[in-house]
Amino acid sequence: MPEPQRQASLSAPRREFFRRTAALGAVALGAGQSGTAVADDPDALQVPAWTRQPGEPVLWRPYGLPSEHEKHVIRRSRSPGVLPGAASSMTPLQDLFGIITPTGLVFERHHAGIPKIDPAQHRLVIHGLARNPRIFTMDDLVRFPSVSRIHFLECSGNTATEWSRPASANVQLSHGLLSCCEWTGVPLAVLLEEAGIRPQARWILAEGADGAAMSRSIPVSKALDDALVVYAQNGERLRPEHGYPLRLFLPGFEGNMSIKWLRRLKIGDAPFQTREETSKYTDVLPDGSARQFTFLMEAKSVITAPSPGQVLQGKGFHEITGLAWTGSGRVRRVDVSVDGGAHWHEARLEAPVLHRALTRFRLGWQWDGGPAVLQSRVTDETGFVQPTRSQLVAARGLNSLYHFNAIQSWRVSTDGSLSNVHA
Ligand SMILES: Nc1nc2c(c(=O)[nH]1)N[C@H]1C(S)=C(S)[C@@H](COP(=O)(O)O)O[C@H]1N2
Ligand SMILES: [Mo]
Repeated sequence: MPEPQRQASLSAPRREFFRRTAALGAVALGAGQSGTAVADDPDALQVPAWTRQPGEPVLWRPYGLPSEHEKHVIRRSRSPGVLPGAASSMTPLQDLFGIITPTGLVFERHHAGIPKIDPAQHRLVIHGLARNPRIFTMDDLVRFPSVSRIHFLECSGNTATEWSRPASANVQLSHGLLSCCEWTGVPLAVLLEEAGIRPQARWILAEGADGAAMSRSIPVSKALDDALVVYAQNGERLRPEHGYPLRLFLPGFEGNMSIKWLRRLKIGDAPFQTREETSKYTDVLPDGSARQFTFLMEAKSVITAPSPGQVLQGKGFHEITGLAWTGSGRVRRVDVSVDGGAHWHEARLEAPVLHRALTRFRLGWQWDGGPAVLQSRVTDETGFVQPTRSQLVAARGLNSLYHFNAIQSWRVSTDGSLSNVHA
């Protein structure tokens, strides 16, 4: 579709559209147009009460917490869940900035609750097709050369509510099974070398120490590539809900495979066909057959602000911002539409744009007060373009639950409110 700017003669609706979107990409309001003139509010220069006395002492809270005015920024669940131990909580993407998810807001997904593990008693066993089957304590593991890397983690069930209707009320409930942290641990390749992996090894069973004994088969190629055995997250030891004291982390693969509370790695020559890769975590296609081992989280993006639940405070300048990511590597570009996908405008990608990490995008927009439908569309470095919902449904049908990565649409109404729609 040609850009409206490039058209020689503009039809009346085209001209109207051009008037409405010409200001996309604008960086701000004109000088002196936002806030209040100082002359109109002289009281603002008075010294406030909290400046007239000392504040709370140092070590008031030995472990810091957000301001009491930010209490609404919390993890939430779609429904309370019949079995609270087999449930998930979701990241409040609409209230976050940058690309790093604060640890206390990282979504949780547990199949049998959070085990209470004594790190002194925890062991990681590596056995099977190994010349030197090994048992490691936490102290043993932390002695190995380690790396710290920033990666996203997405549950393949993320956005599963959106297949047939726009069912989630906001971006936390539609896209909140998503986080991005700095992970520190030992490359799995280093541990496999220590255990003496045999040449016929093709798959590795990873098993958790939780009540679900969560188990998945990991291809050896991934294990030797960028898999990590992780003990720290965002600079501190893992939190209990994210796998304390040890988890597997597979960058760009579906979250389920990053086994938390990791206790065992068994090296084999074939996949182990665990419950989680047979009855669950497969994708039923239109013909009734099931795709198995769909590990990669393909390119996806979403606008986090403005998004449903937020209300645009008047027409004029608004920055559209969101997150884009791809299990295939780096994000190459993000385009934003304000008219439901009729026209696209390239957004600014904020550095750093990291491998298999969330990438923040931004685009200035002058809202004229009329109805609009906001969308974002990512292209990754392999050239993969995020599909529309109809393209995805045409390829996958409506039997699938996992791996929904279609373009998301937020409708802006004239009162400034936003809602989840299928455009
Ligand atoms: N042992 C174990 N590992 C597990 C799970 C689990 O229930 N038990 N849940 C998996 C799923 S489905 C996801 S999406 C991620 C979630 O990781 P998080 O809770 O740290 O966000 O952990 C995975 N690893
Ligand atoms: Mo998951």
